[in-house]
Amino acid sequence: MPRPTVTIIGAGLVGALLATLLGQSGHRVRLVEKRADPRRAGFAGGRSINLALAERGLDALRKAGLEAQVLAQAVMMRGRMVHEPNGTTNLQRYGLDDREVIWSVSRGGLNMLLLDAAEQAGARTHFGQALVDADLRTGTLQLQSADGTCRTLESAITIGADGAGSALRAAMAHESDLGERTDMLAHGYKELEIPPGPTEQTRFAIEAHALHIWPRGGYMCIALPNREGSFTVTLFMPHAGAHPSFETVTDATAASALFETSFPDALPLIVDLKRDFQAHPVGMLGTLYLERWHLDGRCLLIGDASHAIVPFHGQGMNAGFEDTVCLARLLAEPNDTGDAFAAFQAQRKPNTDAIAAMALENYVEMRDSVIDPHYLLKRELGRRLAEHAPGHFMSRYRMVSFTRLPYAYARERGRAQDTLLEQLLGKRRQLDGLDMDAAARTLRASLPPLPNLHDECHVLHPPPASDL
Ligand code: FAD
Ligand code: E0Q
Repeated sequence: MPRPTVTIIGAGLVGALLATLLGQSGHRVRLVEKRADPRRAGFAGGRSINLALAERGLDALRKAGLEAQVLAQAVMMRGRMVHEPNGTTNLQRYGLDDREVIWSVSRGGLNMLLLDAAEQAGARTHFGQALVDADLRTGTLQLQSADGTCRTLESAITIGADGAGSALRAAMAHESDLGERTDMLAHGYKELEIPPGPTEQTRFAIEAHALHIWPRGGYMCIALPNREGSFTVTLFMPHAGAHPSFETVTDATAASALFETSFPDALPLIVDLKRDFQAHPVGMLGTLYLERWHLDGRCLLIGDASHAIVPFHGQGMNAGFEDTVCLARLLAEPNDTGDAFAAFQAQRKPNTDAIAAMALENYVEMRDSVIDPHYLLKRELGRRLAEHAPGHFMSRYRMVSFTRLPYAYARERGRAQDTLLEQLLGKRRQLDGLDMDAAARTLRASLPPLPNLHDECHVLHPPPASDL
């Protein structure tokens, strides 16, 4: 008996990659997307137009045979370039060396590449068709096209990859309580652009191979490079309240004034600041927590539809891509679909809860801590321990971005390591005179070794020399 067709709602990043992986393992796949085909219509991505891709996302693309193609469109980012209020810049490396880097990719470019791959893997795509309602008991989906025409579609297995505002989730919630809660962040964002410079030498107005960040306490700016030499700048600040907020900075003139006082080095680079500020909406950010991700074996939510998070760790897409690998593996087994969906939720939920928490924690770190002397001292001690005892210390950032260790493990281990770093540092203001051998002994005595990354979780490079 042929396996039933899987219908995926949403051909965004996660839906298109899932369609590719399922198609490649022999499933019949139908991909339904509200928007027009971006390969024909020109991409109209409403949100950040580039994203940071790290090991988890890269691994999923590798499994679909797409890693090289994606990296060919990406810009390497070695670390975060911190711009202090006085104009000083400082590169904080993400990893130990250039084998541990993240990548800036165009959302539109990546989406189009994934749509080609999904179709090549046999998925049937249907653009301009929005899911508007569903009777999931009978497996009847209601779709509506842009001109208002409605049609129904029979679907035994439906997967919602339709993003944070998922229509499939709403339809599922009609049938039973999904235990849904959204925590909106009090901060929103606005996207601006640094255009490419005029000559080959000045194509990138600021360092190309970094994620730029202007931390300012209660608010901040970041910029990610694009291959053409432009940067997508994102301003994050509170929706309301004391200056600066989107309540006090409401028009282009006020935006210019804010950049004049708070981001003076960025102001001359954002050539069309006023136009960008006026033209782009204020984006909303929040965390979605959902207790139930599926109804039996009939429907399941994946990616942002089940676990949207705030963007401050650059892991939303990466987590969604990791979901697709997990689900494709479970569906490849000759199991009951309901059991596979239950196993998917059981494996992924503790980990998506952990990255949701770490992403929120990273906002505070980005806004405030990255220029705090105690934070910088702790970071440096961590770096030395990672060199001295690589089998026992790996920063939480590296576990999240450069390994596939479960997010929940990274959070737990990160907490234990942080306690240890605090203990080793005490009230010190510098590392001079700190006995690294003694510190490494304390570390080994108080924490078990890290898992052997080369068995299961594959890091990007060969094993470090043993620290024993
Ligand atoms: P989406 O990308 O939202 O795709 C959903 C798709 O479903 C869309 O194509 C949509 O048109 C379609 N759809 C919606 N409703 C319907 C319907 N009713 N019927 C049919 N189709 C429908 N993540 C990272 O990993 N790194 C980053 O650096 C990063 N930066 C970010 C910066 C910002 C400002 C934001 C907001 C997010 C960022 N993210 C980042 C998170 C990332 O954007 C998301 O996690 C990712 O896009 C989720 O993919 P998705 O396919 O689940 O959902
Ligand atoms: C990354 C890469 C939107 C966004 C995306 C990101 C990151 C940040 C700050 C932001 C976290 C970091 N980070 O630099 O620690 O690593 O993706 Cl705001």
